[in-house]
Amino acid sequence: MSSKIILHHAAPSRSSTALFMLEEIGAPYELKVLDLQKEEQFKAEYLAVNPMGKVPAIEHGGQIITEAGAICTYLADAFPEAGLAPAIGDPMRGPYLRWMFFQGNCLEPAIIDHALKREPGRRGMMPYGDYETTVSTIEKVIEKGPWFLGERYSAADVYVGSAIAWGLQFQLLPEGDAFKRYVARLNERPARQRAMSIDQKLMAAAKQA
Ligand SMILES: N[C@@H](CCC(=O)N[C@@H](CS)C(=O)NCC(=O)O)C(=O)O
Repeated sequence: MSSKIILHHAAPSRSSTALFMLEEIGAPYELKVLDLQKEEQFKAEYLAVNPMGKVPAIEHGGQIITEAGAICTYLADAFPEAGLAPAIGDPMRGPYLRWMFFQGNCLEPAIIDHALKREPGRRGMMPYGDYETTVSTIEKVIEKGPWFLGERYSAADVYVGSAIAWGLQFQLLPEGDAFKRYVARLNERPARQRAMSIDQKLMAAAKQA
């Protein structure tokens, strides 16, 4: 698909994951930067893009896609030449989708509940069961690694890996060697370095404004 992608972005935020993904696929894109402190996400113009008033959102080929996980999944499928998603029919497609959903369904709610010291509900009621099991489940996978799909780097590393990096940075995940080594590997990706450098420039510019 050739039309330009627009990313509605705030630096740094969950939309940094979408920025990392865009850098991985290498397709042309334009950033529309929102200042969340100034509540630009609640202006009518942006609510028309995402009524949730949240970033990220992308526009591409007349479509609007919100939710970091959906954006990563969409871009990986729309730009197969980047090799970031096993195709339908590939035996790795199932495991790939498992991790693409695990982040939003299990890992993120587990991290947020834990960070906010919320009293966990009955295990059977919680979509992720409990924090410890959720964390150790991904820890075991990346310990074996090097990536979520073994030797195959994929959009699951962009998406779930960004959350792991964020979780470590803010001490919301245990500082185990497996997590540290995984994030070190992720930080070696040139696309991640480019995305982080774009965010740093945006943050510096925002400070001066
Ligand atoms: N479920 C969304 C969450 C997006 C989200 O919470 N974005 C935050 C930035 S990290 C945001 O836009 N916050 C602005 C606000 O809620 O006012 C996703 O995964 O993309």
